[in-house]
Amino acid sequence: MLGAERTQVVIIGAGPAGLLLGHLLHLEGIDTIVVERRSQQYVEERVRAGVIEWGIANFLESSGVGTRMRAEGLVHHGIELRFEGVSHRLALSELYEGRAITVYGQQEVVKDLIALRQGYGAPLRFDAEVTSIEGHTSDHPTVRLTSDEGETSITADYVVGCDGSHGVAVGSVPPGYLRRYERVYPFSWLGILAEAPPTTEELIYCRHARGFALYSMRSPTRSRLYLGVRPDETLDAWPDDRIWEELVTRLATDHTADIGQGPILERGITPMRSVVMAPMRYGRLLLAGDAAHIVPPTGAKGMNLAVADVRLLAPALVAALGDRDERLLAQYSDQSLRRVWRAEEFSTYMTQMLHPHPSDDFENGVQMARLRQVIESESMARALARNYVNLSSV
Ligand code: RFL
Ligand code: PHB
Repeated sequence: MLGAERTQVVIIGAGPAGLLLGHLLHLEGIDTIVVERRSQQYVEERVRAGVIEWGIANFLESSGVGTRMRAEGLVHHGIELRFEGVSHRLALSELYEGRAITVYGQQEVVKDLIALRQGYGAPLRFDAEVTSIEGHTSDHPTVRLTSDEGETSITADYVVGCDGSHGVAVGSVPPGYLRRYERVYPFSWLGILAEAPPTTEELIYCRHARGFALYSMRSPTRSRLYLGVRPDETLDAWPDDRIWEELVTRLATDHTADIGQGPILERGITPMRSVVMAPMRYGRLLLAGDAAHIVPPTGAKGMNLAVADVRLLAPALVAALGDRDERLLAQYSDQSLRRVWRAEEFSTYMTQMLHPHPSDDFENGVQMARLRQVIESESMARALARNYVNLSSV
């Protein structure tokens, strides 16, 4: 064992949740150490979410993290729902008080947060893995970490698990204290990032009899596209040509331009599932972001929920540390979970509406009825727009 350190809050994980929490606490003069098991380069290049809700974008901006997002992010006022070869535009801003989403890659948010933190010199340890947490219910929980330099420990007033799904934080809680709610869907998403100018101005969510497809983008020169695939699919079965062919087939309509193709820079397959851990606290261990809940990506809520969690958690920790007032902290889990379940509901709704079921044609009939209802009923369209644009801030 090398040495033992002391800080006010140890944050496990340098994803959006952990880095933003570190930043918000820094603004309030709280000392934190962020520990990340991956390298800086890995974290900065990990391609994931892309849609930032209206209220979440405003919050990032008001926290001093919005400069590049406002300059480079793409503001979208609508999305397309495409089914049976026909596209229907959902005018998000018209349906929901002029509000819009911002398309800006999660890894760009992460880069911006890392640059900020390194700029003011707050501790951020890459390539250091937390291996255990002890003393959750004592006043001074301790984490142990291992890196190239050996093993060390950090003792803190609070530990926050922002360590994503399957993290050490949830695993450190003794059995019986956290309940896990889970649903697995019979699909995965195959996602690509391509060096190809997007040939559409807005995101396209597409239901095709062969499966789901999503057309998204990252910049005027980069497209991000997804295909719904069977859960047991592997990338070996998907050479570039097959990916493009399938995307072209699913996204085809009678009168739209071909999709822009180009070199594939990144690819991955992600299983779809919903997970909620409750409560989001055990003693002086708090959970935030994917460590506490996973949503299927169809609703574009994961990163937004991570931000919404720490927006609530930061002032609660400030009150607990500054004024020894734990009232906000005591409300953190219940308040967050109300929003999390709403996001689960919306993400499940979007997922089940857009992914044709491989064998259940009754389910497929219901899906088509749901899609038509969104197009034909203004109140359904408004509800979808509201949830898509701003669920995490209401
Ligand atoms: P992260 O980003 O997974 O970060 C957790 C970090 O913890 C580190 N870690 C550890 N570090 C030290 N010691 C340990 N023992 C550790 N164990 C883990 C990990 O290396 C990692 O760096 O969680 P966070 O911060 O909670 O953020 C959540 C988001 O990443 C996630 O919800 C979104 O990416 C989900 N998501 C989307 N969300 C949206 O809001 N909009 C979208 O459009 C959207 N699209 C997506 C998505 C996620 C996807 N995948 C790949 C899961 C599309 C995809 C394909
Ligand atoms: C993305 O751009 O990566 C993206 C967009 C919308 C989603 C999921 C992912 O629902």
